[in-house]
Amino acid sequence: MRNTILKALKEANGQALSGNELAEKLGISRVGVWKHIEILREEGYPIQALSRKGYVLTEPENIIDAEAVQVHLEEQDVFKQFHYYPVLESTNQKLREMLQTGEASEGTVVAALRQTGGRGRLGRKWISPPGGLWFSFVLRPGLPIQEVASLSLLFAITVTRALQPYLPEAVVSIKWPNDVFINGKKAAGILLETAGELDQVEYVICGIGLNVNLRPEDFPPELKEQAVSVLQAGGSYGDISSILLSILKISGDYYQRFLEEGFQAFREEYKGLCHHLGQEVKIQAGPRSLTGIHVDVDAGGTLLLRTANGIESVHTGDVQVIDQGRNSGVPETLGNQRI
Ligand code: BT5
Repeated sequence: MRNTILKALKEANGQALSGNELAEKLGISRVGVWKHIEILREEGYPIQALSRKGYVLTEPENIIDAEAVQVHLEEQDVFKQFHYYPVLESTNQKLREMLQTGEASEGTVVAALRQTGGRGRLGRKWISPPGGLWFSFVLRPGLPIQEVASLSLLFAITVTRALQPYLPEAVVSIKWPNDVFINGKKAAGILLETAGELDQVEYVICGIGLNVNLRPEDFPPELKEQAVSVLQAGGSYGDISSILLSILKISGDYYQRFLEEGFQAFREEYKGLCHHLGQEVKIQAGPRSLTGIHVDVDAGGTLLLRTANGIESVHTGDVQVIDQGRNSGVPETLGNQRI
């Protein structure tokens, strides 16, 4: 019932719906409508009650149509149940808890309108106000940990591919290992968390954060220059539900092929999207710092760097592009990355 109310308010697209209208639509009393609306508001949905006008959802473009997503998921094989929340600490964290209680299984997808403790890698924070696509899903590839790591590169490709049709004028690219950039600024990050043994992980939780409708004022000052949203790059609001569905569709297809053929099958595609391939980069991996030309990405997703000492394999690190001349608008400092 509450999903239906939310859907009706979203479809009203910023216009108020009166208690009477909603009551008629749903076949319940006005008091019944009011009770459901109060619960939705308590949960954290931005619904205003306007006197003599009714109820209005203030950010319709940022609310995911959970019913529509669920219907689409039933048409494909990899992703199954969809759970949507107005507020979560972190979708990765929620999914981990749901796995422990048996509420989630392979293919479960969890999304939130906003996160209060969105996580990046190595304890870093991920800014997650309303307007972004913040979601996670769980997979059980049954692979050793080394092979699972390249999944984060795989999903960087799928997010890039899903975004490109929305931004035909923009350059959507990847910074190794798994950040998605629009016109040289970070638009999405991926956090892969695993459980199980080194030889065979039990499950992988893949969390994706994508700035869809964030405005400059939604970013803290230190991120304003290095982060970007689909809205900022394309000039119009993105439909978060459609972008989510597109990412899931492409990710499902790519994942099935990944299980059969490994990352090798996507290596050339990844390299074609990686904006610093062939450029001089500095990579900081803990206390170790390496400078050289990024010459390749191998079949496991490892970055190969040509240094004064020969070819070095880099499994993790922060990439910084040194050569600005051959760089299509990508700023010199690109933020931190870890696989
Ligand atoms: C990432 O970490 O890029 C992984 C981000 C994954 C976020 C998703 S949202 C859904 C799911 N639930 C979670 O709790 N997390 C996942 P990392 O490479 O460590 O980058 C983090 C850095 O990116 C921060 O230190 C900031 O510099 C920057 N940053 C934070 N929020 C950002 C944002 N919204 N847009 C662009 N950059 C951001």
